[in-house]
Amino acid sequence: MVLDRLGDSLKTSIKKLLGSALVDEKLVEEIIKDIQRALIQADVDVKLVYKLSNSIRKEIKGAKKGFSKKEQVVEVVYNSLVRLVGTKGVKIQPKGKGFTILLVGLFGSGKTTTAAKLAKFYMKRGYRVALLGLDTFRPAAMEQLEQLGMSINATVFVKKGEKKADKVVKEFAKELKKFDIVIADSAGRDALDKELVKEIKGVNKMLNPQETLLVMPADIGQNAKAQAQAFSDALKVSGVVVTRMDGTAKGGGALTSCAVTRTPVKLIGVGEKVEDIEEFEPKRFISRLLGMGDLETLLERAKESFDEEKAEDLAKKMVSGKFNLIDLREQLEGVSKMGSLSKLTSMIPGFGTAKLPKGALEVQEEKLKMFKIVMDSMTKEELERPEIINSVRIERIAGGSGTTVKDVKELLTQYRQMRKLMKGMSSGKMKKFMKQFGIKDMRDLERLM
Ligand SMILES: Nc1nc2c(ncn2[C@@H]2O[C@H](COP(=O)(O)OP(=O)(O)O)[C@@H](O)[C@H]2O)c(=O)[nH]1
Ligand SMILES: [Mg+2]
Repeated sequence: MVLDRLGDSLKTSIKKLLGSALVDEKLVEEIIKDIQRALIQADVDVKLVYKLSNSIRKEIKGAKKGFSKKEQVVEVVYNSLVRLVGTKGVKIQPKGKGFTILLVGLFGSGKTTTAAKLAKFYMKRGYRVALLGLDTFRPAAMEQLEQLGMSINATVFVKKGEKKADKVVKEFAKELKKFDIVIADSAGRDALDKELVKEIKGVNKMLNPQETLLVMPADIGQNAKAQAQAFSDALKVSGVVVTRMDGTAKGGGALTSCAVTRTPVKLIGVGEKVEDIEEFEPKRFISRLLGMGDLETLLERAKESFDEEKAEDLAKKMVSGKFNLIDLREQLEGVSKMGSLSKLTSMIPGFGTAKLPKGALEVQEEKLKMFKIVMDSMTKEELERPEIINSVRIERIAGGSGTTVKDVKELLTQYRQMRKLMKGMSSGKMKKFMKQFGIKDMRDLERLM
């Protein structure tokens, strides 16, 4: 996958950061240097790299209190990179009739292929799609589009032998209005010369597209900046399509194109076949790049805050059913040592906060805090042998901790459920599970089993 190498170097920096005991200015500078090196090696424009590192530096200095310094730095780096490729809400949302998408780019960037891919993408979603061939420059271009269109059963509008793209637009304008989406494939050149600028400007004016996408191959390298700039000067680009993301290219040029055009990557091409296209999700992409979306990093952090010996001890207790509230409290303390629950869950693949109802995690976090408060009002005996906690004791505990009877009961219920789940697991499985447990709330236990 493209940018893998960039990802590897960035991951190393992030690991360095997470693994260090002290985050001081020197370390931050070191990390920034690492990131600069990684980005430049990946062909991201040098000026852009410096701009980015300056903003990272500035943001770290002015960062808000309340987070651990490490997390803050990781977050600043992460957010800066996400901003570089675009933030949320970038999906193309075709509306009404004749929603037009114009693809522009140089020779061989992947326009025609992308046009067909996009057509298939939208046809699968129930739209009526027309492909419009405006590459009047290369003789074989029309056939290529026709063939691709035929292979996916799309309607293709081409006018073979016509030399002027705007004439093609004029000819089919009326018919195109009947379609939900019109995807226009334009001509390229080896470089963006005056002729091409004039041509795409003209086409752009006539078509008046809702989306003008600049198609850039992932392997474009340092040329990206000048190219993106030229296209962006000629017409209003609304997004970037990065093709050949399946190759070995370094991909930094794509990041540069986004910065230059001030538009996000909207789609990526990941192969030669017509189905090889994906909507781009910057957060997921950068998470993957930084290795934040993988559980390994998370488990590493879990390991940091969980004492191996203690975990083993606890695992045994749980299996034998001797697990009590003292152990539970220790667990909860482990959770808070690792940072906030919402932050941790955002790092688990498939457990993004998006899936949870808004505020659910905050509620859960509050609950964990509340549980700790409840436990602080219990006697040692109650913590060790929760089974002795009867309704009289419950009332006393609620009163003493400033919580309600319902709160205390909820804690006890969750504790019992957990103990029940734990019984009968093998000690080895339990130990493995324990490491994971630190990041989950008790209800998630059931889901995990
Ligand atoms: N591997 C791979 N090849 C691609 C991708 N997109 C386009 N291509 C190839 O790139 C070459 C040029 O594509 P084409 O669509 O003709 O570019 P155009 O000149 O901009 O219209 C073709 O050989 C395509 O098969 C992609 O995402 N991955
Ligand atoms: Mg083409």
